[in-house]
Amino acid sequence: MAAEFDFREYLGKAKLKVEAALEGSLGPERPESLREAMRYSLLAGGKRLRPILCLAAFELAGGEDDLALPTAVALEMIHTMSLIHDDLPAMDDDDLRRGRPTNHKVYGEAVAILAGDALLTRAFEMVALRSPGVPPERLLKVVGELSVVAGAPGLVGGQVVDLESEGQEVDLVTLEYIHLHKTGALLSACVITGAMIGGADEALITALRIYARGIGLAFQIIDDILDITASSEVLGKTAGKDVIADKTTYPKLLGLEESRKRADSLVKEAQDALTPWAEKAKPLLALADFITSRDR
Ligand code: GRG
Repeated sequence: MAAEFDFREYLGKAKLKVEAALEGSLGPERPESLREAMRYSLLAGGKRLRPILCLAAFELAGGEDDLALPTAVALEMIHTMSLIHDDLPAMDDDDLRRGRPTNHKVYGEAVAILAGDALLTRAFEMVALRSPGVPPERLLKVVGELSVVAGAPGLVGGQVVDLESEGQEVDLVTLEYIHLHKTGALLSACVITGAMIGGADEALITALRIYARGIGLAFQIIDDILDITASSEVLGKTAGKDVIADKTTYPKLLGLEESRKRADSLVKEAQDALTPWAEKAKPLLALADFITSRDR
């Protein structure tokens, strides 16, 4: 009989591995002020969901020996830089992130922008120059995937539509566009790059793209719900901002109950896509459930 899968244990171990790799990923940076600003946000905690998704997909594809760890770190770097830039006065203008003052509040706007830039470029360095043992053709694919999701076709494009939509009437199609680009694209890159490094075949990559779409949208729906229902203390970032900024969210369009139902059905769709991989997909199946059950 297969041993029971202990998700808490899995998450705890994966998080420790990721934290150690993040700690070792910076340096030598000069000047010291830049290094400090980069470390401040990268090592500020966070759920580390993106690198963990990458490692889980890598293992599902049959990968071994933590070969995807530098890419997992790269994904957290891109995520962290997007949070630093998102918090800037020119964007969401926030002063609390991961339970502490935002980067620009501590280091000033100029250094915060540059720390973000340095994390973004270091992400590509992690893949291209700091991924020993991975066949170069797989790394090239990973660089390609990351360059698309981080840029205009992904995070940047989604952020621009989001900013332009503030105070406007936004329909469900536009809302979904924003979420799929701002949040979904990077979550998708996590599983796709992990799987690429693990040597996944086309069938698995296709299934993972379906999985990622489901969890990406569900993740953002839950984010919208938590913005209304959770406190800043628990979230580690300012709660209630969507209402203040008059943002269109799933709860605003559908109501809280319907939004939750939608998140649940998206997670189910995501999980169904991995049915053929059953046992081996358990971490990704559990991570999908974690997305809807999380409280921060
Ligand atoms: C990538 C070049 C480049 C620019 C960034 C600012 C920007 C362009 C995009 C904004 C992207 C953004 C902040 C999306 C929101 C994603 C989101 C829901 C973040 C919260 O993620 P969690 O809950 O946070 O995983 P932790 O702190 O746990 O990691």
